[in-house]
Amino acid sequence: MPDKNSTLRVADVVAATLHAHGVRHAFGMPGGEVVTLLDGLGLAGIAFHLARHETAAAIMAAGASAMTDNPGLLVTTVGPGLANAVNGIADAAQERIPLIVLSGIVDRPTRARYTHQVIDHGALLRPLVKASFEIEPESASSTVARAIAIATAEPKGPVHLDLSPSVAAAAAPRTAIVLPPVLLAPAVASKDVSVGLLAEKIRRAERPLIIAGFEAARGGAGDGLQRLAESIGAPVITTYKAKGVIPEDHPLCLGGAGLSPLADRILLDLAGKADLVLLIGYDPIEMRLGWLDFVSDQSILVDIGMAAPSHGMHHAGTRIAAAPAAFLEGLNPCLESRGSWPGGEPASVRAYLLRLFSTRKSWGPHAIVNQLNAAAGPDSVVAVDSGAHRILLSQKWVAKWPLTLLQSAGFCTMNAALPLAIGARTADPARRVFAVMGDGGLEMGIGELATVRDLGLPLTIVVFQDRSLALIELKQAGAGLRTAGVKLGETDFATIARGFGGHGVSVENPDELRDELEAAGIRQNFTLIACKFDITDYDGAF
Ligand SMILES: Cc1ncc(C[n+]2csc(CCOP(=O)(O)OP(=O)(O)O)c2C)c(N)n1
Repeated sequence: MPDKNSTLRVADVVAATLHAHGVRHAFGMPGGEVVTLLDGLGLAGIAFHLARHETAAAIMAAGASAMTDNPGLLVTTVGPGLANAVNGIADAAQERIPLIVLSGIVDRPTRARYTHQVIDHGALLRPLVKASFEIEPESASSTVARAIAIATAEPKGPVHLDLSPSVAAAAAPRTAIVLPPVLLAPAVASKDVSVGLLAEKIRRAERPLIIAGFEAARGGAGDGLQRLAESIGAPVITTYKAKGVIPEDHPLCLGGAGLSPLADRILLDLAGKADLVLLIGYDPIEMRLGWLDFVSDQSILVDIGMAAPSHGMHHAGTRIAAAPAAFLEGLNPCLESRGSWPGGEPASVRAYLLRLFSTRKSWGPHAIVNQLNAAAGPDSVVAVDSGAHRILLSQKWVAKWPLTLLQSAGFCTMNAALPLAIGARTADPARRVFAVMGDGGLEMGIGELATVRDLGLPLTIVVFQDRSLALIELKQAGAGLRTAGVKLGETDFATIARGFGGHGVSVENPDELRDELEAAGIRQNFTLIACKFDITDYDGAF
């Protein structure tokens, strides 16, 4: 309880500092150790949303952060609560999510004697978080502000804070709340030496290529990137999470790369013909082994981004440490408009890719993606899970805006789509939000349908029901192995959805799916559409 001289508890200071840094939503599962913290969050204007699993809660926080660009907040209790969140925290580390993980911990005076639920939180999270601190009464606000500064520094990532119940409830010694600095991000000037150097390289290049990544999409570099591509005639390849950084119906857009061997073969072949490759906000954590040393002469690679590379996937000859949006603002005025690729290869590649991923049968995974593409408005948000369906969807999906296709693409964890969709819609209630999942992924975290219901979110959940962990079954078949450990029984998802208070339906043809997608768009509660098809419909799909 606050003492009689103070109206603030440490929990209030923690919550007010988080609020001052833009945090408005917390996701988690409480325990006895965090009840005062929850009280403080509510008083500070941060809504706490109950999830059914802590890993899902971490990924909900990631979805909310993607929509708002504010840090995500996960609240867990001591021991089992934090341990349950490990996969979601690892996801934040690999997806570069600025996630604050706030956990309860046993009070310091008893910690050395007491063993119930006591595990070493810092040691558990050490490989996953950028830092881990315990909040103390004297420095509570500074510690929270420091955690946020570390989490939001490039490359962004999770930071862990422990807060014990007695510290949370103690009277705050000082009431000052540490505010975030006013951030000024000046554009790079066109006379900057790096701009001149790159403009000269671009002038000399006959076949320039752009590969854009998540930091370009998240950092608002889309307009500048499109202008650059158009003025120098450079085709644009994106990672899956950067899809939409340039509208994907643009003639220079070659779509997403990284997971489909079919698409990658063609895109890597094109990259091999380039004489200049501009990597813009690009992190190859989303890419597979084909993208190791993907050009023979790495001196043609120019890497533009804030975070220093933390990988050995390639070694760019030139690295420009700058925010992509600001840098392009300085670069673009220095370039003259001109054509490139005299052989017209990018246009042929674009046409070929469109044919390759076009629909072959009237019903199956291709047709489902087509119906989704037709139903989603340009600013709808689609969260897609890991599995065969994600690879096909990420190749076929036509994103018009950045950050409209959410997924776990670096960590590729299953069961991310529903929590991402929950977080996105909670933070941005004006958007229509879809969650697209396999039957295996949904069954891994089906309890979150209760979260969707309790938060009153009108999500549209589309299930690719092929009664298999299809991606793994396809890999087994590709390796000439027997099918083992991948077959799923046929769950009646429609009935389950109704049991959770939503609208549930199974469909087996494109007309039914179209009608159900349309009806879902005006419903108040959530809709789950189980699309049934056979795994053989994936043969040769990606
Ligand atoms: C937490 C987790 N466990 C296992 C995997 C390995 N894995 C990747 S995709 C996949 C199959 C997913 O099956 P489903 O959700 O039905 O999607 P489908 O492949 O059928 O489209 C598995 C098991 C993973 N990525 N994440």
